[in-house]
Amino acid sequence: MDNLYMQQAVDLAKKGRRNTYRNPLVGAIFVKDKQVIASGYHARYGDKHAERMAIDSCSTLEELKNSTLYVTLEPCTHFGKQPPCVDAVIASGVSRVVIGQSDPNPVVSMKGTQKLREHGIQVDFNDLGQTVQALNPYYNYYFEHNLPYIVLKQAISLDGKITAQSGTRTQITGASVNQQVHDERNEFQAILVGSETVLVDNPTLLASGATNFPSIRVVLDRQGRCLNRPELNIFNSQAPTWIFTTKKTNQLLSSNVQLFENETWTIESVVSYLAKQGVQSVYVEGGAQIHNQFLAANLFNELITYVGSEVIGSGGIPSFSGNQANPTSQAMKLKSVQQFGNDVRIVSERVE
Ligand code: AOF
Ligand code: ZN
Repeated sequence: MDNLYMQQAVDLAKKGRRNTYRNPLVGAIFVKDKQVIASGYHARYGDKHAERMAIDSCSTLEELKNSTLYVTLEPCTHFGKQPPCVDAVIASGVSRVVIGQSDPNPVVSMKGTQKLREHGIQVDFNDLGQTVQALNPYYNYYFEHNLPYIVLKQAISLDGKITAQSGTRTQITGASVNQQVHDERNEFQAILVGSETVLVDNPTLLASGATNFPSIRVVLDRQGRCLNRPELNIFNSQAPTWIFTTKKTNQLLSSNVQLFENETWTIESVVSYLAKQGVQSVYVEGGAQIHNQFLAANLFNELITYVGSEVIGSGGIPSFSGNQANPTSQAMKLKSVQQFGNDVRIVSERVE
């Protein structure tokens, strides 16, 4: 029965998808006499946590006495935007708590479990064979490694080219991939590109749909080529834009644009800066030289390759091209293959 109730808590947690921002998806279910008597999930960043949502749905705490709580994440112990869940759980009078996974956030980690046990509550763990961890892959990775989860995304022709000619845009994939990419951007806290991509493609780097938590558009622009070009789409909309450059500008920047001027930044230092700012996931949209730098730095977790249906032939620019001193090869493990119209989406994972 534990598996069944934990699976229900997982399904409930998913309802918060795309609204919890940098907070995890969490579901909670109270069970007594084989009946689900209360349930809740973390619905929105800043709002009540799953446990309190469930507890507050009861008219009296009496109902919860001696019940079992199934919660996908260890109850928190800190005052953040919300008070600690662990106190509410203890006050509810539960006799047993089944936890999906401990909270990797160091502010909380294992403290909730310890406090429950100190109050004589039986605590067991059940992650349904990693199903629970799969709810929050980027959140978990970020706190376990102090780094964002990095996905490189590229679109290539059947013969592995990203464009027919340097400095021009070639439409490689069709409308359904375009829609998928705009949807996919929603999953990441930052969307990163190089200045060449900004100048050649003039992308908005926005995700589909309205959101209160737009992804940060990160532009690596060593030479400051995008500066003093306020007409570029990256300067449109209220979504934040962070530009890493070595040049100074007198361009009047709108409040959503931040400039990071530094003579010496590297891919590694940009990524570690993003980590310090709490960025848990990055979607790197290229171009080929930027991808190559992430490859050379061994600083990525996944590669999403959209393969179009065209052959470009001689003269095109291959993916991952650039002038790295040391050519790098990296073994990858295939995760999934999916068809989108006339195109294919391949997801592969970096082999450590
Ligand atoms: C839980 N249940 O449903 C969630 C938890 O700023 P706050 O107060 O919202 O706290 C956010 C942190 O609380 C987050 O980083 C994670 O450690 C935990 N999230 N904990 O017990 C929940 N969403
Ligand atoms: Zn909490």
